[in-house]
Amino acid sequence: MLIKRPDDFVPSEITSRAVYEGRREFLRSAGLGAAAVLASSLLPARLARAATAPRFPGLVSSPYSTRDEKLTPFKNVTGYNNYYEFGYEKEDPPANAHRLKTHPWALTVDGLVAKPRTFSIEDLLRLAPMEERIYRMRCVEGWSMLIPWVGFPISALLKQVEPLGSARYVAFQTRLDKETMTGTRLPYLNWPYSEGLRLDEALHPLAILALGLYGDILPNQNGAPVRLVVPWKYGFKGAKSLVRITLTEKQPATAWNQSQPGEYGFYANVNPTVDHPRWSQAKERRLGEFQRRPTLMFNGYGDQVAQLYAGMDLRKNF
Ligand SMILES: Nc1nc2c(c(=O)[nH]1)N[C@H]1C(S)=C(S)[C@@H](COP(=O)(O)O)O[C@H]1N2
Ligand SMILES: [Mo]
Repeated sequence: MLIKRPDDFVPSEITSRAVYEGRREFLRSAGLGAAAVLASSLLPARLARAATAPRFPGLVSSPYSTRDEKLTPFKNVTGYNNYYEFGYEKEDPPANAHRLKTHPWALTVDGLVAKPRTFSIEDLLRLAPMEERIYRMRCVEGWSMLIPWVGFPISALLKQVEPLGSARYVAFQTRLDKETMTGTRLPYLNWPYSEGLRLDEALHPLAILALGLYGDILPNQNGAPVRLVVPWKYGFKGAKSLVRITLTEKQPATAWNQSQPGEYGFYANVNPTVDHPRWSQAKERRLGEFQRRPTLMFNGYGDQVAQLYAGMDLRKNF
């Protein structure tokens, strides 16, 4: 893999949705009126850019990004979501998740750590430089996306709390708000939604906590204000709206594994050779495209993550 030096990062490499989809469209959907659109189109380019000031000042472009593929349009990334707490159809979370109150927010990190602590989103923003990470994302249902996340490595957060030598796993717990999350009135999953990683997986530099996408803060349907993103694993690993991260000695229970253990394992590594009982994993359809493309081992991140699973039977540990 090609690693760039930090001083090679230039702001112009950041994928702003404005540049990608055209400034007018961006301003319109950002809720700015026709006058603002007109005014900005008359401004010199440099000033017009200031009108859409970045939500993450100092955002750096990450060398871990996938750059050779077309980004999935913003409308697909934010209009076709799995977030069952807000409904079971892909259009439900975009319609309903705005009801979740995401500020103030508290993310507690505890368990087998020397310094348990509760972080606000402002604390997280101060923890590490915010990076744009363009990642391939693959849902076990057969669709995929290429998303420009904004986030930072989980390792930066875990360093703050000083994991103990006995810690081997990391459990992730998400927000459960019965008032706004009407999907949780059905016992479809064991609420609150939970996920888990082995500690060495969580410490891998590709595993991030995301606070934004397309240069802006996360839309609620994508897991605001902070969610997990592990690009070599199926989408369901990416727990949304995190409230607690607990370091444990034993492998933690996960919501999907508890509800359908034969279909969803703990590891959930993207693997075109191991099919889900109901869906082949050999191919995928990138949202916004028609042609199906082959799914890649570890979602194309094998060079970087395969050694985490050396000697393991991936058919058993699916
Ligand atoms: N809390 C919570 N997190 C969740 C889910 C969910 O239902 N609830 N769905 C998962 C699944 S199955 C996928 S594919 C991804 C989708 O993320 P996206 O909507 O940002 O693409 O979120 C994951 N995280
Ligand atoms: Mo998914």
